[in-house]
Amino acid sequence: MQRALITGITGQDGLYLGELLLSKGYEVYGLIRGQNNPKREMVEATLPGVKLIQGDLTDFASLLRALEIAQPDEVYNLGAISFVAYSWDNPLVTTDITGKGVVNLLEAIRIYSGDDPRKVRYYQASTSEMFGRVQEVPQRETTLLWPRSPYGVAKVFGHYMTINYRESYGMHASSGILFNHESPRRGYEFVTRKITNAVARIKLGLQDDISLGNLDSKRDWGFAGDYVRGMWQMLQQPEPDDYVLATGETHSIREFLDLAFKHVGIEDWAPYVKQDPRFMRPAEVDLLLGDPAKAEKKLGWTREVEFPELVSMMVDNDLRIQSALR
Ligand code: NAP
Ligand code: G4F
Repeated sequence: MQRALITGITGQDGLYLGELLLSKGYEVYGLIRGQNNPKREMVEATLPGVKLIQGDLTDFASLLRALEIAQPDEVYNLGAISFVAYSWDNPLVTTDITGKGVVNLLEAIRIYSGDDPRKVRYYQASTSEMFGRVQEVPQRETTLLWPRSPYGVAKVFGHYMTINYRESYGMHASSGILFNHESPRRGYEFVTRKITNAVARIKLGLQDDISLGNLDSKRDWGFAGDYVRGMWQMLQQPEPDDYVLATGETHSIREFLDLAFKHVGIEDWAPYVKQDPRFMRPAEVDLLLGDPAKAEKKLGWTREVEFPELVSMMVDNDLRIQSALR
């Protein structure tokens, strides 16, 4: 039986990846932080049989201990401060967790692996945010990185550290450069979920309007369930490498609003949407558009959910949740 350790198991991707690995017969271990993490019960209910281990990416000793308990064949490092806006207010903790946490984990794996650098296969959750002020359209594995936020900078550090451990020690360490991926499990702080939740509440008469920041930025949005499959596929390759996962389509926040409001029968969303400078960013990533050709060719990665279906799925889920709360 294959064994996997997932950091960030309480997050959107951790839950989908946990489900995928359990369905493949893996023994799944998850790192969970904090002395009484409120998401523990939800994780145990969503992932029956998962084994949770206390630990924190900033605590090297806890990572070594987690490896000794889990004895994993594969480690997926999904844990991070992942909200870009938060990273400007909290750059040091973002650096410690999202950046330095990567080298803590890689170093723990290197020590745990002894004289066999390929004992554990490692996945790093890199991101399209690393492209920032994009130097090429579409962005691919070879595009120059130009991060625009403390989060992006911390992820670039983790990305290069992963490549460095691969090249220096011969570790099976791969990075997935994933473009935005969303789902009904997306955190409410991210723009897609903030919109679908508000649209549901407006439709049900529970809320009058929604305040947003920049409506003109464009993102390459896919479905998280499709992307975790790609993570797993990367670690099944004989050789480690870096891969972009993206849809190859880009849409503005305005287009997301169009589809979300249309889904509940509202054609003109202008009366419901306010712009609030509080949600504008000090430096914006204006356009993300990925080229997934390498992943499609080498991994055979495919995606099943298209953009309109993703938006409808998220709005329907929030309609269900908000109706039940009424
Ligand atoms: P998410 O929902 O925000 O989950 C983040 C996870 O990190 C949570 O489980 C969180 O645990 C954990 N975490 C935070 N601080 C930690 C620490 N000090 N030690 C250990 N774990 C910690 O993020 P996601 O959307 O699933 O994304 C997964 C990963 O992919 C992240 O690294 C993100 O940066 C990256 N990524 C995401 C996207 C995307 O579009 N979703 C795209 C590219 C890359 P708590 O619940 O305890 O806070
Ligand atoms: O949903 P967002 O917060 O996602 P962002 O910044 O693109 O980051 C997400 O995707 C990255 C991959 O590219 C991940 F690495 C990262 O962890 C995270 O999952 O914002 C998307 C866009 C931005 O341009 C933002 O300025 O939406 C714009 N926006 C406009 N109004 C807003 C709002 N974003 C948020 N969160 N809230 C608003 O009110």
